[in-house]
Amino acid sequence: MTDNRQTQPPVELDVLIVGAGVAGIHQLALARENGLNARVVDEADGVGGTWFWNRYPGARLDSESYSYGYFFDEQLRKEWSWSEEFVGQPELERYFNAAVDRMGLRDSIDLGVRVVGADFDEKNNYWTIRCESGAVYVARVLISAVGLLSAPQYPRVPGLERFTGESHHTARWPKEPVDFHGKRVAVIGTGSSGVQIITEIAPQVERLYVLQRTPNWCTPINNREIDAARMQALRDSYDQIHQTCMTSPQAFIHTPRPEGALDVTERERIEYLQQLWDAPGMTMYVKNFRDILTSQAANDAVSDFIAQKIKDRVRDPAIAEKLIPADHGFGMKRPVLENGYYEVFNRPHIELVDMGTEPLLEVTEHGLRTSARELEVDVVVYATGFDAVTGSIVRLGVRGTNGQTLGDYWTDGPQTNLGMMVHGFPNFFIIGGPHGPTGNNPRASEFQVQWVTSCLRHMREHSLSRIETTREAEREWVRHVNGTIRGTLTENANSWGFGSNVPGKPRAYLLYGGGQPLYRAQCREVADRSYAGLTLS
Ligand code: NA7
Repeated sequence: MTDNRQTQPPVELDVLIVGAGVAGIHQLALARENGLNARVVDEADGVGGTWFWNRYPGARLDSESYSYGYFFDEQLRKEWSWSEEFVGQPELERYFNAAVDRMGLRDSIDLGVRVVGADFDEKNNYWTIRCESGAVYVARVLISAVGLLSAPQYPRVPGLERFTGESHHTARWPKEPVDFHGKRVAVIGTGSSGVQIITEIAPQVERLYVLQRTPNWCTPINNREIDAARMQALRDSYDQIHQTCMTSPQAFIHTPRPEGALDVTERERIEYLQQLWDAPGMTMYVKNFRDILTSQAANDAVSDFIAQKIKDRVRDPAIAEKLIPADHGFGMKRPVLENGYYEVFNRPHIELVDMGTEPLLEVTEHGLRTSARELEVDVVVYATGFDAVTGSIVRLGVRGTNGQTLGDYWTDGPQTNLGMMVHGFPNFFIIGGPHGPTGNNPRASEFQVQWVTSCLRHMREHSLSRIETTREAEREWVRHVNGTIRGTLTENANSWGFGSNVPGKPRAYLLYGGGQPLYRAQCREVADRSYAGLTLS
């Protein structure tokens, strides 16, 4: 028998980009615009990345829609109308498809192609990338744009395969709608995905068990429709919106209040917090007093305010208490936006299962066995998050000089320079990976895409075929990254930003706490100093 997979000739490229999400599409557009022979591969059979996979009921943006799109494409700005302040998954998937078609990129995207390994040829300075289908790509430069939250994580309890009902991870949701009407359902996990799906399906189900390991701070999304007049006004202000995003620490359209929470009277503070509570989106998080993540007293004031709101909304005081986070103050993890989540627990057919006192032991044929009982259900929803930030990149099987894998090199936590390059992995760039900025993520990746593209242009103009960060520059960057959260309240939080949600993952800071403007300044400085800290040859 012959193996057809061996017979396909390698596809030769300047640049191979992995991931057809927000960042990968942008990177492809810019690489092509700069005359590079570039392609994108993606394991999914559609474009959109996060917005392809996370098609569960209630999946929705937590950045303002009009601050999230591609600002660089004039035509798209003119043509596209957002229907809501915070649109749902279907509209986002349509947007990214429209973007790909408008920019004429579809022919350069290979879908349903999963990368299983990539090896660097040190003699000739190129990558050979192998795919599950047998396809092989040979590229001078390999760019990972696989996303921070794209390697789904399941509970590590026995029996997942034993369950005879229907079960889905929120990030691997089927295209065929799942019918929840009259069903007994268990949702495991109460992060953004869990909160969204729980709120959406609560009115449909016969019985819903919400399995909560740790409660999160949730504030109202205050979503509303965008009518034609408002859309036009937004369109007319796109430059200004973009500018505001680029000056704010996490690239949302909100900037913090310059005073500390205790610099104002209690009355003023409460009035301001109430304003934030009533305002759309992440305002409570990013438009709050400047010191809520550096002063315990300031943080307590905000957390107490929200805790009281939860108590006001949940009838049973014992349940309200369980929904109030005790292990972290507001903002120490990215908060969740909700739309009626707390009221869900006033419905008689919804039960909060506190996994602190009643841990999940196994999945059975008919449901979930906790330490106290068996919960018989028809559907299990795993809203259990991701092996975040590093997981999806490590899974690419990238092997650099000396045959070392990224997984091996990052055993004790990621090492990067500027969050985009790794020593021992020449001609490999990461967009949206560890040690890079987050928040309103397309604004972060937009800058990285531009920076990488300028770097590739520089290489071409100087006939260079290899770029690699020095180990010293990498060490310096990791020191800088860790310094960005030292002394803040975030430093001690347990979240996916530290790898704490994955059993056995080493605790290391995976994000960037210095804010997007500082990050961009650091990257620009490296480029301006003739790519100081990088070896080009
Ligand atoms: P998150 O925010 O990582 O939330 C995952 C949730 O699942 C969270 O409540 C976890 O509890 C819980 N979890 C994880 N593993 C388990 C196990 N084994 N058992 C029980 N519960 C578990 O992912 P999301 O998809 O909700 O949101 C991702 C991002 O999307 C979010 O940050 C926003 O940026 C948008 P834990 O808190 O770890 O105790």
